[in-house]
Amino acid sequence: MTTLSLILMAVSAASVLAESTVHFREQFEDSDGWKSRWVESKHKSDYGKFVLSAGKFYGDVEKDKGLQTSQDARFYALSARFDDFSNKGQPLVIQFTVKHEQSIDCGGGYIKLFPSELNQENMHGDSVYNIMFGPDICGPGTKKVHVIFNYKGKNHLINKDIRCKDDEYSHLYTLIVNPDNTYEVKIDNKKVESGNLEDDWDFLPPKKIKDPEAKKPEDWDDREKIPDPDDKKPEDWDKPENIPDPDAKKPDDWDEEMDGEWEPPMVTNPDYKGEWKPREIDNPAYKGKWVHPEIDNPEYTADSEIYKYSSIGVIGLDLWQVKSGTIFDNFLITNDPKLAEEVGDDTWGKTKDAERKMKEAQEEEDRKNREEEDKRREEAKEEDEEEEEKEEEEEEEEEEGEEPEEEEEEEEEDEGTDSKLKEEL
Ligand SMILES: [Ca+2]
Repeated sequence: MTTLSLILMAVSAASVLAESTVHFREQFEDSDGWKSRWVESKHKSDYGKFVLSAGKFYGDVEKDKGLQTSQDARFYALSARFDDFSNKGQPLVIQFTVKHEQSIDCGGGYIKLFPSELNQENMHGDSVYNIMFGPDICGPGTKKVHVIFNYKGKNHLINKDIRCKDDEYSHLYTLIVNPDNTYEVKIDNKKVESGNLEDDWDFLPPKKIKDPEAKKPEDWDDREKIPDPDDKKPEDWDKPENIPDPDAKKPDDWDEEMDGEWEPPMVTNPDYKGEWKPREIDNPAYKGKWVHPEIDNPEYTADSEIYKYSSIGVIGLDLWQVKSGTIFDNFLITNDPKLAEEVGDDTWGKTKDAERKMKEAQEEEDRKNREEEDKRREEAKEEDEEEEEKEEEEEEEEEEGEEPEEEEEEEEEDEGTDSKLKEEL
């Protein structure tokens, strides 16, 4: 390799690095340090508390610490500020991990990106945001990844259905918005959806509309088939639907004076052919289906900067949870999709397998404990029975430890985050 090519490589590597900007990164690795960076809203007095925790199972007890929702049936409203920037002419990448280790029934797992003018101490559900992104679960009916953009003052939901993860492990969610108005959503560093903003959201009115001036001509014949005018009903067609049963016989003991005149029961006539209809033939006057002509929509104006926000300065967790326990971690906002992928692999990617192992080990342990407990109970029961036999008591009192009835819970909470979201929109 020549010296020149080495220099060129170094220059190009440096220029790539120079273009890469990390606007925000938070991995919660300095114990209580996050408390100085994250601000709890005072809009309501009873917001749920976030605590720093790696949860019940994890891949790395230190690295997997993140913000965990700690109180059931609460709203949460916490946010962090970073240097104000615009994503004009740059990709925008938002990435974080979510772990619903409580096996969530209903609750938000998404973030909101706000303009820097947001007053963090007053952040609430109606605070104007730029982008809302992440999983939302409520009952079996709602398990989706929200991608909502504020465009010209109005929030727009994605037209596609992106399913989120609903297990109890950590998952990495990534949104990439490009300056060519394309986007990509990744879960666990794998693309799950992509496309362009104009197609997948209703930001703009349709490009074409039906010409209001155009009308289907009155003599337009769009009947593909017509009844054959030459087809005639056969003369022997009409037969009664029901006829007296020809096989029926008057019972021997029929008394006409007592029972009245005997009549055979009616049965379905095998010769009955139903209503006659002429056969259908191709309509010689058929002109094809009339297509309403379209014109350019006068309301439509192209926008090459749908993706663009002039101010981005706060990331917030503004959500509702019925059953708490969700852990948020590894927040990253950058202009570099490649860097985000690497950071994802380096954080979530490094601890996910160990996390799974620990949970599986715990489940195995629980299973064993349950088995031993059952065995102990069984043995105790047998001993009791032997004693009873010895004492020759005839009473059969077998009290099997009754499992407490599990109540169906939180059915009524189905409103959850989604209806709250709808109110917002
Ligand atoms: Ca962490």
